[in-house]
Amino acid sequence: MKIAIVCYPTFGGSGVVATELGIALAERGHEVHFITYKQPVRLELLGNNIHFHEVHVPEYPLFHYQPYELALSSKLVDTIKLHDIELLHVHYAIPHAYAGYMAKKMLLENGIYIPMITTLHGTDITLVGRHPFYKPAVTFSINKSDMVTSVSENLRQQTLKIFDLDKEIEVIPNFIDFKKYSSEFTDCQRTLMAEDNERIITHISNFRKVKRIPDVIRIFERVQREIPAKLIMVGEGPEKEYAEQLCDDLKIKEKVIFLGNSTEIDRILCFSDLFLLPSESESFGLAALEAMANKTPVISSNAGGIPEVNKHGVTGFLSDVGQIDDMAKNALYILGDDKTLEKFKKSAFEVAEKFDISNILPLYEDLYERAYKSR
Ligand code: GMT
Repeated sequence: MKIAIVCYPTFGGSGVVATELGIALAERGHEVHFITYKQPVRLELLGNNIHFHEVHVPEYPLFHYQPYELALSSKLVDTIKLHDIELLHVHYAIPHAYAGYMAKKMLLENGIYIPMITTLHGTDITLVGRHPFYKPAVTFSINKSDMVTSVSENLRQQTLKIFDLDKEIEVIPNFIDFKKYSSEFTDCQRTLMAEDNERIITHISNFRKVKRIPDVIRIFERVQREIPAKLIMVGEGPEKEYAEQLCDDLKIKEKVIFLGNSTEIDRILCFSDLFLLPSESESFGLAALEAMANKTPVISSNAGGIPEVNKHGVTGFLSDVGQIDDMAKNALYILGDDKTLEKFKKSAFEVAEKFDISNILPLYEDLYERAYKSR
């Protein structure tokens, strides 16, 4: 099938999922066209089956805001026509579903019918999409999608609660490509980060408020009072400066390493002993799944869809949002002795394996087939 994928090309989970999905579809023989404003960060290889079309938004001084949706929908129309694309899959409702619907209508004027699938990822619903400024447009574009998926059951329920929808939402969870983990890294350079007797704790995110970055720091501060440990913070975002300041205030800055954005998170996770995700809200928690795939147990909040990934007492522990004492206590329990840590590492990996792309890709292919047949 010839498939167009629209996503955010940045480090965010939705862009990562869309990119990995496109790569896997191309490996299965589909022809995949990414249409977005920058080459997606995890899209390294362009080949016969995988293409990237950049959306340009010309600057014009009259515009206070440059009209990205307009440029995207025009680019969609041109690309879909030029490459005889058969299906459009947009990730993240805002503004992709809206632009996709406009493209669909324009194509219809030319006698071309293209089914559109919208995948909801989380903040497009729970944070941004529900805002009165966006809600009518988001409701409209979800209802106008031919098929809608969400990345967790929790997100499906929240979407139905927040919006007045006449569309069914199918749950297709996020995934991991375990082929990447089949050969262990031979250069897992733990010694660069910590002493032999130290535990390594990791957090990866976009450092936005919703991630509760101060909780990450405070949980670590409690843990390192009891056992030797280092904290590795991966990512960039608005809370980073405050996080650095807080480490200084708590006198732990020598024990916290800020690495910035990384395209090599597996190389960091391969030597991590524990992953922290105390988020305020999280539709799925792809970063937690990536940690588990690297045999790293997870201490998290029980917000949103996280319990569908992190299993309490098995792959890690869940606490109510903001319960940092409880999270620190659970972290110390896992890290307390090698035997317990090994047990959690093993279970984290086993649960993560259920989310292998080989189990999830057929769900998307089946969805595409149904959408295509319903034309
Ligand atoms: O976590 C973020 O803030 C980034 C955001 C995104 O849209 O890129 O992530 C959302 O989508 C991910 C992929 O489906 C999910 O794993 C994250 O849980 C979700 N984030 C939130 O719901 C806050």
